[in-house]
Amino acid sequence: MEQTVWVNWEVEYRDVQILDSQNRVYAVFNLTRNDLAIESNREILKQMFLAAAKIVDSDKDRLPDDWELRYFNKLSGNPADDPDSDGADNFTEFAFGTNPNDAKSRSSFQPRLVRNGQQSLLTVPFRRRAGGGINYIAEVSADFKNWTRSSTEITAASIKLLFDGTGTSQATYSLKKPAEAQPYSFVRIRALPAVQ
Ligand SMILES: [Ca+2]
Ligand SMILES: [Ca+2]
Repeated sequence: MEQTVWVNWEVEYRDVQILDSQNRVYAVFNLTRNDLAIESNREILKQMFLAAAKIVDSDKDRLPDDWELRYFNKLSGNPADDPDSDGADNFTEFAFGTNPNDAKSRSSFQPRLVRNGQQSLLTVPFRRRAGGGINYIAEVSADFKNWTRSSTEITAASIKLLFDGTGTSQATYSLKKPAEAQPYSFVRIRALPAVQ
C-alpha cells in the first residue's frame, strides 16, 4: 500500500525540524542537502538550535514574549500583577510553571520524607523553568526568620528534564540533616530574575 506520510506531514526524508517553545516549526534543515560531515553545516545547525531556543523579551519586563502572548495575548502583562488573585504574581507563576489566569493552577511543590537507612531526609521536588533567565535559591531556616543558603545544609538541585512541551524541568533539593534531628529545619525556594 502506498504511504503518503511524507506529503501529509510536509516533510522530506532526513529533514530536521526545529521547534520553538510553542512546538511550532521554527526551521527545517535537511541532512541530505547539508552533510553534517562538513563542519560549516554543523555550525549552521547549531546556530539554528540556539536561535530557536533564544529567550526574547521585547519589553524587557523579564517575562518572555512567548509566555506573555500565550497567557495574555499581548506583551503588557506586568511581572508584579496577579490577575487570577491567587497570591502568586506573574513572575512567580512564570518561574514555577503555573497558569497566571487560573487560581486553581498551583505550584508543584511536593515535600516528602525519603528513607535513608535509619533516617529520613526532607526532599523538595518542584517544577521550574528549564534553561536560564531565573536563579532559584534554596534556603534553610530553623526559626522562619533567619534563612541561609548553606551548602552544608542542603544539596545542590538535581534537575530532571521533562520534555513534555511545557518548557519546565523538575528540580529537587534535599536537606542533608535527618528530618528527626532537632532543631527542625524549614526550606524555602526563591526565584529571582537572573542579571543579564
Ligand atoms: Ca516581556
Ligand atoms: Ca497569580
